[in-house]
Formats: sequence, C-alpha cells, structure tokens
Amino acid sequence: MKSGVFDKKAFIQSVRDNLKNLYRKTLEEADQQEIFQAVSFAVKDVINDRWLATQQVFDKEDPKIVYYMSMEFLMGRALGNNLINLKEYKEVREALDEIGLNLDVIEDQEPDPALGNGGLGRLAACFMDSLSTLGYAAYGCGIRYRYGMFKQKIQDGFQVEVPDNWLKNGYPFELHRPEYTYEIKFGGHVRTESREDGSLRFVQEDYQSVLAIPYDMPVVGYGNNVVNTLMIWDAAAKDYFELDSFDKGDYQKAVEQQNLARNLVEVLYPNDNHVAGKELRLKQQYFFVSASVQRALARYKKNHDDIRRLPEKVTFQLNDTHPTVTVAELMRILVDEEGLGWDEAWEITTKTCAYTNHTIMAEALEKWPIEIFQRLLPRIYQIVDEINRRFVLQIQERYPGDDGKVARMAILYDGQVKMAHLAIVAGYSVNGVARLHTEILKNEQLHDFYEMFPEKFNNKTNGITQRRFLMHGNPLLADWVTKHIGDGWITELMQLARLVPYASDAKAQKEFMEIKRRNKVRLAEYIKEHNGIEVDPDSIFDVQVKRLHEYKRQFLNILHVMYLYNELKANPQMDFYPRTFIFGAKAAAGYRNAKLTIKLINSVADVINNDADIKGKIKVVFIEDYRVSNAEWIFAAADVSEQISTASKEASGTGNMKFMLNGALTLGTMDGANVEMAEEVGMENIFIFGMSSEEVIAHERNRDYDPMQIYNSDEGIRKVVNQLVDGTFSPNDPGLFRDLYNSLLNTQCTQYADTYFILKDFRSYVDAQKRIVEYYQDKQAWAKSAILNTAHAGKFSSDRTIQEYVDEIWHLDHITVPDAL
Ligand code: 26W
Repeated sequence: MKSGVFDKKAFIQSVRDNLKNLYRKTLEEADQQEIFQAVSFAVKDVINDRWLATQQVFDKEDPKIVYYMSMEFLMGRALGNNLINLKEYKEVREALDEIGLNLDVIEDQEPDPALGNGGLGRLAACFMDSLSTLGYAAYGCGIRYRYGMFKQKIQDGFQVEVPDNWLKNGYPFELHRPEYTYEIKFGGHVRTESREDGSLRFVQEDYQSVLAIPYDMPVVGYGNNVVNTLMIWDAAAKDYFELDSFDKGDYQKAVEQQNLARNLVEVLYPNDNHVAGKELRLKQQYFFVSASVQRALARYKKNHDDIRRLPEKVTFQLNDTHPTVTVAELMRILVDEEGLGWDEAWEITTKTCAYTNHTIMAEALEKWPIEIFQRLLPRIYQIVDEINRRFVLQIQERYPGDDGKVARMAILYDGQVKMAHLAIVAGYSVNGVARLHTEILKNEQLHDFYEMFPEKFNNKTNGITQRRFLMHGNPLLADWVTKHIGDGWITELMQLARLVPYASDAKAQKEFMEIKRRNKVRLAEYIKEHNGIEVDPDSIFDVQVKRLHEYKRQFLNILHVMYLYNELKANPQMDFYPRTFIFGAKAAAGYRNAKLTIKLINSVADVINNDADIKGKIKVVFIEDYRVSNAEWIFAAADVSEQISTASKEASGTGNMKFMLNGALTLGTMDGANVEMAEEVGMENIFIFGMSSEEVIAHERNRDYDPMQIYNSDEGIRKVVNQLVDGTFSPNDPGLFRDLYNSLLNTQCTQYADTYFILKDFRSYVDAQKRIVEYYQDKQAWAKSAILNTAHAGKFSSDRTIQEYVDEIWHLDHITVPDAL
C-alpha cells in the first residue's frame, strides 16, 4: 500500500497477520470487534509511514506550528474517516467484501470517541482535519478522558446518563508516548530566593505532583501524506512505586498523589455553555496546558537556542477560555525556568497566544474564585496577579478616574479570576466564530476591550469538514456531486457552486431527491430499529439535533408540534401533509429544564404517535444518544433543518452547515452563521422567522417584554401552554411539566419569564412552518432549493476557516510530504 497504490492482497494479509498476532485467531474464528481491531491496525500501518514522513518534514523544514489548545476534541470514529483521507475507502470496502466482511459492520464496532460536548469540541476535530488536509503543521492538545461524553439512555421518556467506557477494548489508533512524560505541580507554596546576580527566583515547594503522559492520535490529511498529531494527556502518580514505603509521611503523600492522578482525567465535564466552577476542572485545565506547553517548548528548544524567537515558530490557539492558563504557564516557564525578565517574557507571550470566543452566554463565562485558584496554582496566581496589576495601571492611564472601567475590565476583581479578560489582555488575536457573533462581542459583551484593543478583534466564521459530513456520511450524494462536477470539491468546497445550473434541471432534481429519499429510508430503518417507531419516508423530515439548551429552543419546536396536533384533532379532515419531527439532544446532567424538555418531547411523542385519530400524519421521534456517528446519517436524511435559537444567542452553530451541505432547507432565526448561510443561498431558499438580534438585545436592555400579554391575547398559544399543566401529555402526573410552564409565564417575576422569547417568536414560527409545508408540495421548487443549498455551502468548509486563521492569525508555513518509500 505504498505510494498511494492499494494492494488488495497485501491488505488482507495484513489483516490476517494482525488477527494472528493480536488474538491468535484466524479470520474465520475472529469476532467483529477483533476484526475491527485487526483492520484498524492494518490501516495504522499505512498511516504510520506517512506520520513518520511528516515528522521528518517537520524536522527538516522547521515550519511554524500551531498548538490548538482545547479541553474537548469530539473526533468521532476514526476508521472510516482515515480510509477516506487515505483515499482507500472504496478499495478497502471491496477487499473486505471479497472475504465476506462488511465495512459498515466493522466501522460500527468502533467506539465513538466523544471527548467533547458539542459545537466547540466538534469544531476542534474539523479544524484538525482541515489543518492536515491543507498541509499545515499542527498539534491538537487535550485530555485523554477515561470516560467521554455520557451515553444517553431514554427510560420512561427520561434521560438517563450511562458512563462511556470508550477504552474498554483498547483503542487501535492511539500511540502511547511515555518518553514525553512531564511533571505537573499543584498546591504548596512559593518560596522566593535571590540569585547570584541579585534577581529573584521563585520556587514552588510542598506541592503535589502528577505525571502527564501523552497518547498521540494521527490526524490524516486528505490525499496528501500529511499526518498531524492529536496529543491527549493521561495522568499517573509520580510516587506510585514508592507506595510500599512505610514512612508515614511519604505514604500519605503517595496515596494522595495517586488519587489526584486517578481523578484528574477520569471524566469529561458534560456541561455545555454552563460553568459549574468545580475545582477539579481547574486542575484538568492546568494539567493539560502545562504538559502541552512543556512539550511545545521542548520541541522548540531541540532546534533553536534563542527562546526570544519563539513566536516565529510556535503559536497557541486557545479554544475558548478553558485553556487560558496557557498564558501564565508560558510566563512562568520563560521567567522562572528560562530566566527572562518580565517585559521580555510578556513580549513573547503576547505574540504567541491567541483566543477564540465561542459564546456570549453569561453563565458560560469562566470565573474562578481567587481562593481556589491561588491554593491550587500558587505560582501561576502570582503571575496572573502581576499581569493584572500592570493591566489595571494601563486602564487607569488610558481612562483616568474611570473606576467603572477597572471594575468591568480587571482580570482580578470581586474575589474572582476572569479568564476571558486574561485571554484578551495576553492574546494577540481575539476572534468570534461568525460575523454576527463577532459584531455582538465588539459592540456589547466585550465592548470595553474592543475600544482599548480594536486591532486584536477579528472574525473567523466556523466551518465543517466535507470529508466526514458529505463524503463519509452521505456517499450517495457525494457520488452524485462528483458525477456532475468532478471531485475537486473534496478539497475545494467552493467548487460546489458549479452545481447551480443543475438546480433547474429536471433530471438532476429527480436524482437529487431520490438520493434524499434513500437516505430517509436508511434513517427510517435506524428509527424502526432503535425506537420501534414506523416513520414514512415520504413525510417531511423536520430535524433538530444539537445539545439541549433553553436558548436553542427545542421547547419552541415541541410546542409547535403540540399546536399542529391540536389543529389536526380539531379538524381531522383538514388538508395535512405528513410530517415527521425528529429530535436528538443530550442535556447536561444537572440541567433541570433541559431534562424536562426531553421528557416533554417523549411524552408528546407517545400521545401523538399512538393517536389513531390523526392517521399517522404527525410522528415525533426522539433519537437516543445523538452523537457524531448517527449524526452523519441524520444530516443526510433531513428535509428541514431547525436552527431556531433566540437571535443573538447562538455564536455560530455548525450543525446548520452540515444540514445545508446535505441539501436540507433551513428553518431558522437570523442568528449565528444562519445569517451568512442566508446570504450565500439567498432568502428565497431559506425560511427565516422571529426577532432580529437587535430586537432581542433591545428587549433585554429595556426589560419591556411581557409574555403574559401574548398568552392572554392568543388562543392557540394559550391552549398549548395550558396543556403543559392540564395532563394532556402527562395524564398520570399533570404537574410534571409545571416548571416548563413557569419558565414561560412566571407570574411572580415577569423579568424571568420566557427569557428566550418563545411566545414572542411563536406566531412567526408557525407562519414559517406553514410556508415550509406549502413549499414542500411544489416538488420542483423544493428540489431546486435543496440543490442550491448544497451548491452554496462552499463557504462553510472548515478548509476556508482554517485558511483564514493561517493567513490572518497564525501565519503558518505550508508543508509538502513526499510519498513514503
Ligand atoms: C465551562 C463550561 C462550558 C463548556 C463549553 C462553557 C462553554 C462551552 C462552549 C464554549 C460551548 C460551545 O460549544 N459553544 C459553541 O461553539 C460552537 C463552535 O464555535 C458554536 O458553533 C456554537 O454556536 C457555540 O454554542
């Protein structure tokens, strides 16, 4: 399999050898999991050649490297994706087929590595794919959680969280690298001593330490031999081997350190857009940051003697504020270990770190109590304190006498460490993730900082990788696209625009919709198997899949389903086009209204799906355990993509782009990247409703929104809202949904009623839904719009996004890796 020529025989032999060496089994004796392992090792063999070759290019050409620092990498399954990027997917499928094996079944054996919550983690994974494909040197730096995002079970309509033991069978694509072990220190105190030259030295003492041990995962570029590395850190106790010591002090410490190591990487925090403020999370942050910075600097120092030139070769991108301690850790190493003066170290740090903001939700802003921060990271705290002291002086110089500025902008204030402020002050770039989001950051959330450092602010609209979300997830459509415009789109998604002429072509329309139908059948089978519900592939598949959050308004969606049901019940003879409403969402374990919304969706589904009166015209499906692997099928099968967040709240969204690429029509608000999608596809091919972000922000500022008025004046709305508490959907427990009812109409305190403007946008949503069904029945018009959605999705490739990061922020060198010998 060298030089891109696939050798079927050699591949099968390699699978057989692996089975023999791993399990002492023949092909005939092995089970599917063992075969998955054996196939993966055969694939890894090919990858390793290219991985080595890429490392050699790094050593020889010394390109600038981006370290993408992220608490989350939601990679999804690797086998299929690696085969696609090696350009051997079809060949391997055929080869396996010949010996009676099915690649789909084998792929399905792989755990879905879910080391992330949602948008931010999946974005990091798409970025890694694009970095390799575009030929840039990159390391993803993260944590090797023992348990990733929980698996979701639905029991009696409620979400139940089940641990995700993704490593239980061993993960074939990871490579243990104990030779790059680093020590990470927590707690204790800082002693100051004088150096011979009179300068001060800071020494951390009485600390606890853990060892950070990396596992490397390959990130294969598409068809270009480049293999970058995702390094995720595992923890181990340092004094483990001294545990049999009977010296009491040592023993105590050894046990503590072992517990620390064990807990540190045990589990991913399943919170999305909500800070829990847990001490362990700060430990996780410093743990992976310190290890990654140490490894980055060690790599740099191997080939360079002048640490001052670090920014020429290294850049750290902070994926939200979670890895912001990078700033202080780099300062610590430069000052304490490299012996640089403060100003020199600051100069380097502020040219090396850059920050991406992914949310404006206030409850997602990370602020650590100073007490915790200082106790856990005493030296890091001193450094943050000094950064803050100097920054406050700068504020005072710029705005003399304006205490408000200091109060709003200081890094340390009110007993808290404000991570976003630290990231902005130390970063050379601050970016939002869609144009609207960046404008809101500049004009609202981060206005003070924008005024002080306008040059730092920039926008990088998110993107997604077409290799996974079209090529792998929707092979039928991928082949159709290639048949019409060639395969250039795989690495240059803008080429999809060449599909535009086919949008009006009757034959192309028919083919396109036939593919959509086959994908709907595939999803219908999945639903039948997993939910036991029959859905009609000729109904409109209206889909909302994403994390469950009040601002994303799954609640609005299900209230509308209830509304439709009421209409149909009242008038069973009405003209009604069949609709299937599909939901998929995980709720953070402690998020009550989110969990209750899941229960509501399932309760409404129970009633509607089993009501013979409506003759199956409405079906409601909640897909259990929505995750990267089933997402690919869901995007491929959607007619309508629900992107209905309260305007201004969704920073970008990336699911929206995946649906668009797969030819779904968006039903959305003018929020996040929807705004740019509308611009690309044209207002006649997207269904926009609801308040604008300006209107939302104005209502929030003026506090002049009263949902009760709407409730009182609109009968249809009043009926669905009342149904939340009259037992229609919970006959055995009519009070079950009381909290959801109260969230809309808090009679005690109108200020906290309907925070996300569900009732306000309801009528406009109902209208948009009406327009959608009407439009759907004009088969040609719909097909044309669907094709145009695919055709205009080019901008939303993460390749475009990454090229912008490279050109405008990172300034990386392009690398070429020759074919392995
Ligand atoms: C500390 C708790 C916490 C955990 C995760 C706070 C915030 C987060 C993330 C920033 C939430 C997140 O995933 N944000 C999403 O990022 C995507 C990628 O940029 C955007 O497309 C989504 O709009 C945004 O919600």
